[in-house]
Amino acid sequence: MSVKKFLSAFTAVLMITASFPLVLSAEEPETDTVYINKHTPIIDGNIDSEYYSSFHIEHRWLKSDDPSLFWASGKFSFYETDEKGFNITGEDGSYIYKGYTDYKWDCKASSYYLWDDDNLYVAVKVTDDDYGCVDADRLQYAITCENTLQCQQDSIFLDFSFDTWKKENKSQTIWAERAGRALTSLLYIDRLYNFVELADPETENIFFDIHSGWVFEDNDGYFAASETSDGYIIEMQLPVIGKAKSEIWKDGEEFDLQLSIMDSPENARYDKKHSLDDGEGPFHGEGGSFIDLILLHDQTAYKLSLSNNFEKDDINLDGEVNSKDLVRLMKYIAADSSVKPQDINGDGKLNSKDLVTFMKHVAES
Ligand SMILES: [Ca+2]
Ligand SMILES: [Ca+2]
Ligand SMILES: [Ca+2]
Ligand SMILES: [Ca+2]
Repeated sequence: MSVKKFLSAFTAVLMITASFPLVLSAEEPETDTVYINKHTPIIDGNIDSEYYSSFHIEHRWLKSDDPSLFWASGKFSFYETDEKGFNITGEDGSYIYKGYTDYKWDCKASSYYLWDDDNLYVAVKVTDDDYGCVDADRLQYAITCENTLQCQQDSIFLDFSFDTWKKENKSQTIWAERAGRALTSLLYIDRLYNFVELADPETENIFFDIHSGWVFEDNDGYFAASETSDGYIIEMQLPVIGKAKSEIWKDGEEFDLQLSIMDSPENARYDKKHSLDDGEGPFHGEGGSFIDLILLHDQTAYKLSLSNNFEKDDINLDGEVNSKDLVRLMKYIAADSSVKPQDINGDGKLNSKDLVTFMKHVAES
């Protein structure tokens, strides 16, 4: 932005602020809650402009050499590995901690949300220019024979929980891969001890009607992926079923979400096979997963709140567009937290350009 442009934007902020009666409200929405607007998008791997009318998340993973925060293996392992990428052990039988990982921390992700009476819609835009993607037959093998959701390659993981589940330490994980071939799901019946069930659509037990295991192909049509110049977008439709639908799927209700991204490099090596029942298996002892990868886990459990149609410019969600929204928008920009309000100009970033577009909208209305 040129100096002149910046000055005129700044002057415009002052003018608009002056032209509004400045009213301060005690009841402002929470700044760490992701308010989701009601609209039905088209599932095509592109971010419909309506997603920008919801709040969104710019996910963060801090640089770290702590293996308990970021699970990694192969060339990205925090431990010493052999030439195949497997961790080696020291004299005492435990893995030898390197003190660092070779991962360069170059992935980024932003997630966008919408909802309607029957579904949650999620679009995740990932910046990731090194493409690791398992062969289709390996992918099939991993899901159907190894029964793993981690057909380990570039992919996203969404972990959902809601209030009645939190007491039981339960959550449902939805997994989708970059190449757009597989969407599947797992139900954690005790997250703490990693007790896992297949997400069975015949039961009342799951939140989103996304099948797991060998029936993952039934999920076809519920998601789409596309490549971008610097990464990929995965968009999905998650139908709500069971008790959750009648109990919490309405305006004002909230649930929790955590997001992780799996990053594999180009020419990632395959892991050894993890199923016990077919000898060497079809891939000479290798399985359907990569070994060179890292799971980037956003530690924050975000609160997603279902909201009825709000205007894109209504940043504080009080039903009116006025100076309070401008103040609120400036606050969000200054705070630079990972939860962001509406992206006013729809360019995927929240900055002073959104202030300018906001003021334009106000001036035109
Ligand atoms: Ca779309
Ligand atoms: Ca990658
Ligand atoms: Ca408002
Ligand atoms: Ca923007």
